[in-house]
Amino acid sequence: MHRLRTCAARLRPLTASQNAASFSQHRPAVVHGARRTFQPIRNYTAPVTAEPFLNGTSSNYLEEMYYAWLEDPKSVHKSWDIFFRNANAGVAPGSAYQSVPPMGLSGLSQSQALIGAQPNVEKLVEDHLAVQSLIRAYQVRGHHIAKLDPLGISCVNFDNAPITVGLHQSGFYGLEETDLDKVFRLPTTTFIGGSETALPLREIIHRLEMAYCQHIGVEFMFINDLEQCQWIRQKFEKPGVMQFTLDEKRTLLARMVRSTRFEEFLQRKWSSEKRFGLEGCESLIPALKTIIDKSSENGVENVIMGMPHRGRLNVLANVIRKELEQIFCQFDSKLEAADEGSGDVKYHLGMYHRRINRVTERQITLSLVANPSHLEAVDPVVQGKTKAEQFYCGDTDGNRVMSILLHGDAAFAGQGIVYETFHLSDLPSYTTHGTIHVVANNQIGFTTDPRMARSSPYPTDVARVVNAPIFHVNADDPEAVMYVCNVAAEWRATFHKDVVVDLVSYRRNGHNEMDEPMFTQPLMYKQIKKQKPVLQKYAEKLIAEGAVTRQEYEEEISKYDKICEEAYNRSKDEKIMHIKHWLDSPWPGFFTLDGQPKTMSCPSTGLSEETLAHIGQTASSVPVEDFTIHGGLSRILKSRSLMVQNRSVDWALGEYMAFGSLLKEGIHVRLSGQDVERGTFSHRHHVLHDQNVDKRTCIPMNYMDPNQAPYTVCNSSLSEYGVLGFELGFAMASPNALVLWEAQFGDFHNTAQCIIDQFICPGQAKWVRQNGIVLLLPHGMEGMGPEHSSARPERFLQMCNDDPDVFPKITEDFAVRQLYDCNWIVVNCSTPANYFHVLRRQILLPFRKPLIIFTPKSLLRHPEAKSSFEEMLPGTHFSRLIPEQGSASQSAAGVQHLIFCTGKVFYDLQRERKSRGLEERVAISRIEQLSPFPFDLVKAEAEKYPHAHLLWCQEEHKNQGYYDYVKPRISTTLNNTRPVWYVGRDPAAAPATGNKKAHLLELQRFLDTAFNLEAFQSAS
Ligand SMILES: Cc1ncc(C[n+]2csc(CCOP(=O)(O)OP(=O)(O)O)c2C)c(N)n1
Ligand SMILES: [Mg+2]
Repeated sequence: MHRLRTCAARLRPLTASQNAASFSQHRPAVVHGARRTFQPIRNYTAPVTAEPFLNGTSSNYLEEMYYAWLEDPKSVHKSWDIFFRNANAGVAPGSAYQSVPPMGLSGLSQSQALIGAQPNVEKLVEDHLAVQSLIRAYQVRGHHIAKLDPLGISCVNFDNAPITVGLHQSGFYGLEETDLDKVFRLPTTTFIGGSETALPLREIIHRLEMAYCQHIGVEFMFINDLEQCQWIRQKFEKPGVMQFTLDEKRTLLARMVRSTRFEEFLQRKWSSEKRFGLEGCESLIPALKTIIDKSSENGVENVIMGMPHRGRLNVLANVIRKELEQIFCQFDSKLEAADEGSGDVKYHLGMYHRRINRVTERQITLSLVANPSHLEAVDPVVQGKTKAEQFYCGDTDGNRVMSILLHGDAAFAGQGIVYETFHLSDLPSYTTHGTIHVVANNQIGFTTDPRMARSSPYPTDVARVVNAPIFHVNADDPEAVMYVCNVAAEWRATFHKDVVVDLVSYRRNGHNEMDEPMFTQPLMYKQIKKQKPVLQKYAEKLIAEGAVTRQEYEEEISKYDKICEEAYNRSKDEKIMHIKHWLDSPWPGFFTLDGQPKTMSCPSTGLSEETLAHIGQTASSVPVEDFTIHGGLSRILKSRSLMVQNRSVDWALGEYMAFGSLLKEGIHVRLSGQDVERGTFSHRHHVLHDQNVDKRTCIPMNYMDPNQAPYTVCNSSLSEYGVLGFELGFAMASPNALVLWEAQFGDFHNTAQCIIDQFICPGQAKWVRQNGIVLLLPHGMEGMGPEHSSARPERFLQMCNDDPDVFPKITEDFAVRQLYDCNWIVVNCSTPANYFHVLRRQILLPFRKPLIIFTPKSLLRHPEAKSSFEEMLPGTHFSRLIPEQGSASQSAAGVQHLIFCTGKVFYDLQRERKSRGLEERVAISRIEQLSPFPFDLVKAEAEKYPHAHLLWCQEEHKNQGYYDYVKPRISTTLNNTRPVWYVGRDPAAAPATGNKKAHLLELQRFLDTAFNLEAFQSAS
């Protein structure tokens, strides 16, 4: 009885507000095909709340029973049938309850005669209500008292209410000790009965405790879907669910041996090396293997994983099965690097392995995506790669490809990207149809206790926002771990939704093997020192059970130790470190066998007149019948049609030509970002909306050719970090896709800075993995204020790896080779044709590099920012630099100013030059590809105007924009023989003024300077 008291006390009734919340949450929308309306509920709640015997405790029970009654009146006790009928009929409070008709009487009319009730039946109802509430309380809160913490020190604070109220005290379920042996009918919302429909209260409590309060804590009652809740109840409540065969237990023990002895081996051999070992959470390895086995059994062929430092080497060795010698040789400091680039530390590298799953005997591909130190940053990348793998194999429901994400407890709760990634999980163009999350919850983050690291009781509460069930499990019980992992894999296979496994464990050492944890967690570590290792505990359990003998166990250990020792000896022969062996996403067939590009050239990116016309026609029409588009859009399409007739393109049409042509050539194009379908500036309109039919849309680009590749254009969630990471992952899966992410305004990219700094900029250098992602960053000083103006070109340029002080050797293949050598390409196109070419070049190059494009805003509609078909025909190319082409170029010797600029300011300069009549004396050259810098073309252009002053003109402030990048490079180009003058705005802290007048004044001021020929004359 004591246990009943304490448990029931801690599982005290939900508060009124909790009841209210759950009442509306659990209201299913449809019953047997018919829509459930709120009407009957309203009818019944009014009298029900007035019933003296129905307090807040019982309303949950009523709710469940009421739904059951709505579906089938016979499914509830007769007394309740009568009660609900009366309540629905609007009987006055206090009168709805009638006792059950005696034998022989049936039907409402007879029972109506029985108003007045027998008191013992009333008590029976109350007791049933109490039992129901108790059952529900275990389902909701059983995890509060489950024995989840192997150390027994967890002080998770679920709420601040006292938990000392006993069963005997009033206000509780009303059950008494004498009720323990009474038999109660079980509601349909529990499976503890197995084949029995009624049980004594004592047994009910026992079974609930076994289901919800042992080593597994199940959090699921917040899930909105009744079927899903029932599914979970069934998995944990059915008597005898947690039973394992002898084989299963022995396999589990063998996996624990591998997991444990791997870390011990590393510790023996390299005691002073950081490895972020798994000690204290060794059951992570069987956990992952169970998930993979079960998923393979359910048809999954490809598992993509992302994980942080903790236990990573162990996962590589024992889950992905990377050769041990390849791992061990990483500890050898004398290893020579075979690849160019920086490389990375061993616990960041990725891996790809195709093999046979030993349990299912089916082929399975496992990959672990390389990641930076930045915790959780890899989450969206893994999702994007998973989505792409699903897309390329036509796996529309995620039956064949899935992802597993591992997390640390502190990072899972603390890093916002976790939340942002969860919010992608159910979006049509981003869902991967369920991710299994495994938290290695060692109850500490570096030196910080959970109470200082998060405000939620569990590290996993973030998962509740997407209704993911959360299975907390004591990681010192490997069988419980195996059980929840099986359920998690089945959940994903059944519902295709995310699920979380929280492995509550501890960290036997410090944050890394060199750290002293006693400095900061003395009591925790005193406890940890007393803790028997989980392998030892489990082995003893199995030996005691007779599942294995001690000798077998010891043999298993020495077998694995021998494997490690032999691999260690082989690893000594490894002299060279090949990061290529650690590639997570190989692109078979794209490179030569040595991993080199097949050529060092790029074909023309131009298109035939017919292709241009055909794509232009698609861009100007509605390809489906009976589809009414908005009148304003009709005008836009008409003007596009006119442009096509006149053989010209604006920005949107240039983009259309690039995308459309690549699609026709079989290249998948995916454009993602906030409001990209229409385009933030309402210029794109890639998705048409029927004005008369809700949600009827049409993407004309998908109607060009029956053999074309599909076009994906998708408005994204409002998460730059998550979505850019996702697209980067998508682009990782295959080189044969143009994957673009567009920022709403360029400055918003800084909330995705981690993806840019840690993955896009140095990705190839660290992980020899190329990536052709394209960033479209709207940029330009349009008087829109400090925000919305600058995409911060200076930041991208500062991270380019081309040397400002070395004039490169100009070879025949220079233009392509410098692209090959760079870490990314940064362009600012001033014409639609050049934008078209650079997009196409991205795919026609024999290798992949990230491409950063500063895209215009006012140029989208600028009458002069148009290109002719002539600039896009076969034989044409992207222009790295657009030289002066007007009269100044005809009389070069007399030119006094050669202005180098980039992007939109060209049009301001051109207009000003014209208005001052300086066309012959001032030349303007546009550097379209900022990085890698077109040294050869700048040289030729400067030499053409030997008497001209060289100016760099930009609209951005001096400490921003391009100046710091171009200045040394122009000087190097000219061997420092001619000065480069700066013309533009003064240095400033904010990117732009918020005052329109000040903006125009600043513009005029620097234009005046640019064309002040006398001032420069006297300065020289
Ligand atoms: C974004 C980010 N911030 C800070 C760090 C530094 N750091 C490395 S591990 C760690 C603690 C992580 O704790 P947890 O997520 O619980 O993982 P554990 O090490 O306990 O397995 C911190 C703060 C980091 N790697 N990434
Ligand atoms: Mg931790």
